[in-house]
Amino acid sequence: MYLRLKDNDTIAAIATPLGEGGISVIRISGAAAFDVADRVFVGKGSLSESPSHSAHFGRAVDASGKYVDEVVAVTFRAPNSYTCENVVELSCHGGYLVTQKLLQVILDAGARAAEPGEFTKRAFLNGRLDLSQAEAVADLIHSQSEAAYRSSMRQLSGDLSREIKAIRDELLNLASLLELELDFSEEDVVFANRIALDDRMSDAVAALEKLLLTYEVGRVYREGVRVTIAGKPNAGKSSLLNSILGEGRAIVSDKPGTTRDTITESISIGGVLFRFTDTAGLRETADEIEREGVERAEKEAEKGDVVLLVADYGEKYYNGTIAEYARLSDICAKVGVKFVRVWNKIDLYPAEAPRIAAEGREFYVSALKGDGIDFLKNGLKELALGKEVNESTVVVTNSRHRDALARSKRSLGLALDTLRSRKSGEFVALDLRAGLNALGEITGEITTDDVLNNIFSKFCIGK
Ligand SMILES: Nc1nc2c(ncn2[C@@H]2O[C@H](COP(=O)(O)OP(=O)(O)OP(=O)(O)O)[C@@H](O)[C@H]2O)c(=O)[nH]1
Ligand SMILES: [Mg+2]
Repeated sequence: MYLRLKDNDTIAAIATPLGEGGISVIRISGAAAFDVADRVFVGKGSLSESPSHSAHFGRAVDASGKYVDEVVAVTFRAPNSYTCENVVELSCHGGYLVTQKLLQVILDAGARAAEPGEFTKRAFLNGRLDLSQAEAVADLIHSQSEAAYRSSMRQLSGDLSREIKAIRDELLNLASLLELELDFSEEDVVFANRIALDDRMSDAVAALEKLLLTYEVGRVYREGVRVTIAGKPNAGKSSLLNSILGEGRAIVSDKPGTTRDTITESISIGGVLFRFTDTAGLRETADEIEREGVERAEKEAEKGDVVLLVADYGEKYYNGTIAEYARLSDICAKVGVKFVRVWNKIDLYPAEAPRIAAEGREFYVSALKGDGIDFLKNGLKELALGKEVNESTVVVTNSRHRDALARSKRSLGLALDTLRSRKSGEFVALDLRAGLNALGEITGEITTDDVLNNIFSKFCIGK
């Protein structure tokens, strides 16, 4: 259970990015927000006597009455505000100095400088958001891809919370049934049918499993996908990068060894951020080239999520090179990096058409002509997300949630074992409760101050 270490301070912070802009907003929250604002704000009337959700033009002044800036004050009365407390937002001219000065005046008038995430923390403590929703606020702010944006919006609107709650409610019912039996243990009654219990607990485990499986997708949404483009000199790696990006980013030439340093470029494919790294070309003699190429690709491979091995389509029918690539493929398999072959330059082999083969692990393209590049992009997206994920899938994006789900699933597994070994319901209930508690951590029904501080310290000040 968390300690409600809630203070009664009225807090203030600049809520907009520091720097020059049209306006800046300073947010004041707490029981005394209106009093503090009134000490600073000079307008037609006092803010304390104004209704909630009203805007007022006026001047901000310091304690000695000196004019600081023109401002607009917007009022929100508890509980109808972001924090559920009294809130006043002052918009001033968006300059670095003027904003700092106004904040100082507000602090002098009795507010305390807010800590990172403190507004959102209060929203959580006051029950306006659950913990997973509060975390979604931070994720939303940090989203850099369309998909990350969408999944954090979904989490913010409570989709994940609802799924968790449904599982929790079911487990609570089961735990209560078992615990009811204990109360009547003298009479030796059985309320909970063991077969039905087994079924319902198994269903809960399956639901948790399904959520856990979405974590990989969640990570892809949040962090994007790192793709290493590897292959022999002149295979067309840089050409492929350019073709995927739709621009001439990397230098291409018919001289082997054109790319010297690795180049990384990002592009969004279907809302997912992909980071492609084009690796350097390699040196002379055939053996050395092969050895170095493989070694280099191996090193890069371990850093990424996907390796695109680019090769001239003609190689498919030439000598020993394929075995060398098999080695790279084995290494990828060992470190969990997805391995994809791209047969390039199919325009030189008129019989070949752009296509996807081997369950999306082999592509036939012409980087030069752009043939098959859309297949490749789409295939990469499917490889990263899985085919069954769509817009409405609830996705677990947060490692804290993943850990709690995994612990919950483990406890339920134990509960099932205990149930099946026909031990007393008491022991089953114990494990069920542990599973329930783990789920409660996700939404914040059960949490510690350390966890809370850790979560909110990652927010920016003013949020
Ligand atoms: N016909 C044809 N030529 C291609 C294709 N892709 C690349 N090339 C040509 O192959 C040559 C090498 O292309 P690059 O993209 O520089 O190859 P690379 O793998 O980056 O080479 P290094 O950086 O030297 O390792 C250039 O002359 C390209 O125009 C293709 O699909 N078809
Ligand atoms: Mg190159």
